[in-house]
Amino acid sequence: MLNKNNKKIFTLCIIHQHPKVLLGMKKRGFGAGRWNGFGGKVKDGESIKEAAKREVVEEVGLKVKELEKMGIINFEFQDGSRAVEVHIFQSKDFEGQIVESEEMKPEWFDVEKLPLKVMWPADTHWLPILLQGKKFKGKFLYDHPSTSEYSSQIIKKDLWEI
Ligand code: 8OG
Repeated sequence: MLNKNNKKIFTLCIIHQHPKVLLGMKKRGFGAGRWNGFGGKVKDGESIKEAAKREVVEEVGLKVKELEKMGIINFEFQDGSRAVEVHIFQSKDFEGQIVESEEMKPEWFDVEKLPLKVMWPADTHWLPILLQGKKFKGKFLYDHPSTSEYSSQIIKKDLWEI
């Protein structure tokens, strides 16, 4: 699904059972080697919330009960390689057993011991806001995608609590 500026819409779900957060180590594709929430591209014909729920099932085997919309962030690379609108949710409750998938290796983290050095650099800024139950909107510009030798850097940051 595209937004009105022709950007692809993605979902990202943070499973938060205070003081623990469930993250997944991305095993392949975009963002491989980083811890992240669960999510992916919204398909044509499904709502953003439906996509968010589907991605959590696919990536970690869980059926989330309630999804709370926490923020929208636009992430772009200066080299033009990627520009996406990510809808970020939190969920406090789920059904089912946590399973490792081909895409994600899940692990619980204490909110005080998040693996921020091995997450997307922007997460240092918005994830603490989400974990305080606050809502936000933002835009991050990265230089270019990470490689095995290089980790993306933030060039421009706009982030507001709403
Ligand atoms: O389907 P795929 O695994 O490629 O989806 C990418 C996931 O990564 C999706 O949940 C959205 C999320 N994502 C981005 N960019 C960024 C980012 O800069 N930071 C974080 N934390 N997640 C991102 O697409």
